Amino acid sequence: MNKFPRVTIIGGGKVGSTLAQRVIEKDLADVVLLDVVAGMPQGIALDLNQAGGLEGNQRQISGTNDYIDTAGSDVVVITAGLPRKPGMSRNDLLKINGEIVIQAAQQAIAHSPDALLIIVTNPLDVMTYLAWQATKLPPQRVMGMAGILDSARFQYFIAQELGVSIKDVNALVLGGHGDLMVPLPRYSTVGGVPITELLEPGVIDRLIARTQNGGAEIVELMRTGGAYLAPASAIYTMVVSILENQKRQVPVAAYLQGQYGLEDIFVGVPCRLGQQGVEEVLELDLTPEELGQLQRSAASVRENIQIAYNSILAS
Ligand code: TXD
Repeated sequence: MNKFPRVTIIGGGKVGSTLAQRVIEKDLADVVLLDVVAGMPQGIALDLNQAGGLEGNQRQISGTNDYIDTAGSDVVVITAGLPRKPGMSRNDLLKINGEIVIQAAQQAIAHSPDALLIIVTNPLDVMTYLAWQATKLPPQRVMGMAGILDSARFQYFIAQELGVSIKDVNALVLGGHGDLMVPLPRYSTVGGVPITELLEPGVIDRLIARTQNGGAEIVELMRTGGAYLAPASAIYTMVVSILENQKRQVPVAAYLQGQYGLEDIFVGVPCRLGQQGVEEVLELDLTPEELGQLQRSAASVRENIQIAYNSILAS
């Protein structure tokens, strides 16, 4: 057994390297950063380790291009793939990222058979399903990060709109990580008060639309890539809840087996995260309209799972 927890991050790009920095600087775990680009993860590791004395952290990071060096990891985070370019939909990335994620998940789990797998690569819900299929892990050990990020965006927009501390805002977004995601005003609160009591319906609709477009808004502004700072915070929240067995109740892309009338699909729902992974999937008492939105979002995920499954796994 490792003396300290070990987190492998596959893909040393913007999201992967930012996550590595968070994990190391907060002394959460030792990190192995793997990328296909020769020298790149090794360079990032050296750079981060050289900050160790300044930041005062004890944990170390190593960079590699070889899965052998990832052996014995407790958590594997997959960020490898291509980011969206302006005008490109998440689904355009389906096949190319699907092949990358399948291969990464299989190789990582071959070297760390007990690890939990967190998928980050887009299109998120589909990639999570493929990683689960490819590794055949128990579904509670495989999950996708998106709902925490989408909820954090909704949370920020609500705080801005009301001019209140973001600390008092709780927001909840379910569904797939795409335009059909389902922000839930009834379950989004400021100091315990649902925003439906604080904001006009038209204003809430505007905040919902901005949340649904949250990733694309940043891509359009940055031009050279997508969001990575809040995404790294969102992944970190999951990793720490798992490693410290915190049982955070957060939305993650989890495997559904009948909940919300959905089966054999990964989609964003509220879960409790602990040492065992997704320890519980919560089934909220949604209105028919909310449930309909969630099912529509799931239907679009399922359609893409089918396309990906046919084009990659079956070939
Ligand atoms: O909410 C969410 N789930 C997301 C998802 C939020 C933000 C970013 N989201 C997605 O994560 C994004 O659409 C991408 O699919 C991934 C990674 O985003 P990032 O911004 O970090 O992309 P980069 O900077 O291009 O990094 C990708 C790295 C890059 O260094 C490649 O060399 C590497 O992935 N890569 C690989 N590493 C290992 N193995 C293979 N096969 C491989 N292919 C590419």
